[in-house]
Amino acid sequence: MIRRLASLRKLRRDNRATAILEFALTAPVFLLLIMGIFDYCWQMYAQQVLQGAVSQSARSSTLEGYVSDPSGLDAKVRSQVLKVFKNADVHFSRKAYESFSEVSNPETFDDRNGNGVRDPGECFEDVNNNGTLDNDRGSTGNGSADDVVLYTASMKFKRVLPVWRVLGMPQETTLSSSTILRNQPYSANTSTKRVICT
Ligand SMILES: [Ca+2]
Ligand SMILES: [Ca+2]
Repeated sequence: MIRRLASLRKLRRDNRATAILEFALTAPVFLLLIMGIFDYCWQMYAQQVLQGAVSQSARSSTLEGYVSDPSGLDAKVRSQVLKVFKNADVHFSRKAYESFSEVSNPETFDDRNGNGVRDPGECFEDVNNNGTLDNDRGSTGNGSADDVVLYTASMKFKRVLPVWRVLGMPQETTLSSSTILRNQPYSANTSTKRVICT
């Protein structure tokens, strides 16, 4: 009887030790998983803040003329983002196209030998007038009258929890959001596209 009681006590001690060991092994993974979920939600929230700032400012840009005042539009978006993410580093870029259908499309070339690449002597349309064949035909900047402008805002900020640092990844992340604006037809559009065959 005494021997049986001693065995039961030993078994109970073993069970406790096993539970402690299991907890020690699984707790860090569980904690990392919880932090990862929180971090993902935080990034989703940041993306919504940035998207909201860009969309709202772009809508008002049509009414308030910010398209012709780029710094004013940038300042408005930056101000809205910094209200929530005070240490975010916000940057902007613009690419201009002649029409909506041209946004992010490549420049085209005459593939006379059908090999899928532009060879010397095959002509291409240098839409953005930079002297090279590009995968994106947009011109950097605000473009000219009546142009379509792809407006992109990017924000770089530090993540709240050290999830990525634990995994050896950078603690900072960058999100971006884009919208399309249309320049006013304030003057005749002066296209700069040319054909290059050399
Ligand atoms: Ca070719
Ligand atoms: Ca080009």
